[in-house]
Amino acid sequence: MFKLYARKGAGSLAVEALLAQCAAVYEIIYVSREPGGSLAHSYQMINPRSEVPALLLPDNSIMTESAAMMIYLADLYPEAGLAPSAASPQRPRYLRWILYFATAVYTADLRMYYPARHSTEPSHADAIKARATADMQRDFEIFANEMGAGPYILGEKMSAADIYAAMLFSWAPDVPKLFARHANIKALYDLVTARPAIAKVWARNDTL
Ligand SMILES: N[C@@H](CCC(=O)N[C@@H](CS)C(=O)NCC(=O)O)C(=O)O
Repeated sequence: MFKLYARKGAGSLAVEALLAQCAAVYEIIYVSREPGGSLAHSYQMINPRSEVPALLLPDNSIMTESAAMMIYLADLYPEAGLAPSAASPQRPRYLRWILYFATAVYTADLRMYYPARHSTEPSHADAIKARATADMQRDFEIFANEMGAGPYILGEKMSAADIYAAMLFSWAPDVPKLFARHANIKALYDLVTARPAIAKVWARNDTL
């Protein structure tokens, strides 16, 4: 049994969708916020960085970092067919895009949503947000150009990378504009979120 520490629509979304798509047995633990806005104090025992997601593994150890969870879980459930094997020629592309979304797009999104956390100077917030919004748009553009016709990142077969990418698309500064600009991103998003197990998780997270 896995326990996923989560907040609705946060980085736990893709991990929950992957657990559901793999038909894993899991439980969701929603982490509350303190009146000041930070995640519950007691949660620091689980993740000292006070971020979701965190995953409690069956051996009671804790895993953090959403991209690591995606890679780990997809490998753990080979029967779900969501990860190319280490020897597959598709493995480098698969890893490239999971890590790209985690390190480029996710971090830009955090700067966009929490600009005050990215400077010691409060007056920098608007500039940080503007830079992050532009970075996200550029990074989606790079992805769309590199992805080609798809319909999935690896071509005909959905992988954990697509589920992770779909979460990041849902966080775009302007989702309708992103979809209007990049038909291949919209097609990927629609295919991923139409999977019944994933659609349920998306709905549970109030994500459209
Ligand atoms: N690198 C981490 C980033 C996790 C992260 O920053 N999560 C955000 C939500 S998406 C968070 O919990 N931020 C703290 C907060 O909301 O107070 C990961 O990929 O798991």
